Amino acid sequence: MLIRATRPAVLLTALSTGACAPALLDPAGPVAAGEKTLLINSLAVMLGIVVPVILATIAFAWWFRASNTRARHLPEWSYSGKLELLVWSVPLLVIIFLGGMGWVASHDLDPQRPLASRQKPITVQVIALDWKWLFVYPEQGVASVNRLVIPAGTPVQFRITSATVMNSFFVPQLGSQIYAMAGMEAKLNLMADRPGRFRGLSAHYSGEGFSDMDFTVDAVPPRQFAAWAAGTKGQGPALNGASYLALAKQHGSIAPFTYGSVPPGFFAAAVRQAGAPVHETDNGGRES
Ligand SMILES: [Cu+2]
Repeated sequence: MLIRATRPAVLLTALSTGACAPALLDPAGPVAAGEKTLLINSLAVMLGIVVPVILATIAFAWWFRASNTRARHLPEWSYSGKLELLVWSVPLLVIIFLGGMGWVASHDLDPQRPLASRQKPITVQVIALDWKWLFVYPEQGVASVNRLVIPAGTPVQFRITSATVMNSFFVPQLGSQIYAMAGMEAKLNLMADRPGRFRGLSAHYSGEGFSDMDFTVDAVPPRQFAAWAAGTKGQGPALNGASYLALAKQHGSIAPFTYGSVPPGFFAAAVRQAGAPVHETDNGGRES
């Protein structure tokens, strides 16, 4: 009995130390929490069909066994209206219910939809490069490579593009992955409701250095975020055309660092360029 009782706990521990499942099951923001609820509710609804069907299969096999003389065999039987009704109506209801849940959740959790909060949202512009991430903070006038710092409890409006091939911006504990594409701008609204360090990644295979395309997300108290931005401003290299091109050309994994200044309209220019910095590089691992 004791062993039985501890088994689910062991299983949960094993899951939570795994690679992917724990992040999805351990949301740190409202969007990821909504997605977890949808995941678990859909699973419960589907198990509501799967479990009775498995039990019925076992029960029928047992009842109609060769040695059971009490079971009535009807070799000529072909149609039952009641059975047809059951067989068609239950899956239909499940599909309507699952579809309804998905429809409501996909509107509630629409990436473009601003999150409700008393805090004023901040904007972070994201540019996917080969194979690193550039985060631009237009309001703070700073930029960061491979490390995203955000204030906890504050909605973040991400505007996402790519200066190269298609990538996918994904912070599992905050929710919703979205594609980064050259010449386009995707919008994503996320929020961390507690301080913490989370993993961010490209969830879409994009070439040779893709496995290094991870970044750290540090959700910090708003005051600490303001201090970080103020401390970064004016420090280190400036982000401009030349340093952007140099960054685009760099290969391999890059240790996080920051830029102390960003020219106004930088992100819009990066979107207009539609992948230009990478076309200037030496074809690192790509065709033509
Ligand atoms: Cu894909």
